[in-house]
Amino acid sequence: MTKKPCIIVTAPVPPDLRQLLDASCETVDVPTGKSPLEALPQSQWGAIDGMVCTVKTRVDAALLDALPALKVVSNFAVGFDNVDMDAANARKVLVCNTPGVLDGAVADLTIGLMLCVARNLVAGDAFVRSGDWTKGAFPLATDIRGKTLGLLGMGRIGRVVARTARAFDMDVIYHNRKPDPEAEGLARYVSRDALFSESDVVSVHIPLTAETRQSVGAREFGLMKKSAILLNTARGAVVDEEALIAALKDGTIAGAGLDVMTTEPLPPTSPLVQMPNVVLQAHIGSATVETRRAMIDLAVRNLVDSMTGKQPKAMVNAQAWPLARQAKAA
Ligand code: 8YV
Repeated sequence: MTKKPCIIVTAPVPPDLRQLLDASCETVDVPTGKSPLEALPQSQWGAIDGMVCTVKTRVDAALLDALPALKVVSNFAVGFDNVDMDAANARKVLVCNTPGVLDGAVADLTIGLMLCVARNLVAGDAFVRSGDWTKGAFPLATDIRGKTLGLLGMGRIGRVVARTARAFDMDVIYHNRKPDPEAEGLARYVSRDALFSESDVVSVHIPLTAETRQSVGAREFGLMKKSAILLNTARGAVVDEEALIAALKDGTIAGAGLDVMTTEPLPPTSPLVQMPNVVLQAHIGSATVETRRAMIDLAVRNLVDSMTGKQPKAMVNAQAWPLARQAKAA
């Protein structure tokens, strides 16, 4: 009988999918957020063939070197900025992710944040609960209908946001490295500067890379309308958070809705916590029962498929697949 591959699991796996994993792999659980190297004895490192992990597991050159038999990293996320892709490619480690299944949930949260900020809904709720309503009317807020929504990044999630925003009678513009044929009839392509200067709401939908890190900063806020709102449901570090705080404080822009921050969990000492023109969420874009189930299903199947020689559905670096498979067969 051939030995089952040994895999690390740092993501929450429901019992039926755990059975699927157990049928073809030996699993070793590592608490979410803990480095596998801290959690496992060194004697086990050389036996690890695969990993299903959350974005909290840093997969860097040091980890990959410590796990020389690792062939596949299956991320329980669409984003993979926790993985050093150069290091993975250099070592022919296949990286998988969960695209597609969370687009609706993240897009819905984006629209929800936009409504919360524009209509001041969080403060409105506190206004009613505190009894302040008995003393007078709630201050007027701002319409989103007829306004311009600018999407920085037009991928799967951006397209769902665009479709939904059009149902709110918004004019949608976007900027990508190049125009997206799939966005035809949905949103108008504009230059990056025009996106910031023409939008009433700017929403960030680009991945975090060395190139995009802190790429939305003081210069971009300076281009925005004083009445504009910034939304970020992508990655906190794409935005220069200090510059954002300054822009919100001095009225360069009017408000922000943030599901992601540079440091997560957001420290309670962050000035963002005190700002009335900011709505904050705890990185919950994909956090619904249905969406998380679809994500873990895809992440587990990506891992099981790759471990059993079947091409997985969602590969980040497909060029590593035949090599990872050969290594498996060897
Ligand atoms: C998290 C996300 O992965 O998919 C992504 O890129 O950021 C989220 O969906 C989620 O918190 C699961 O760990």
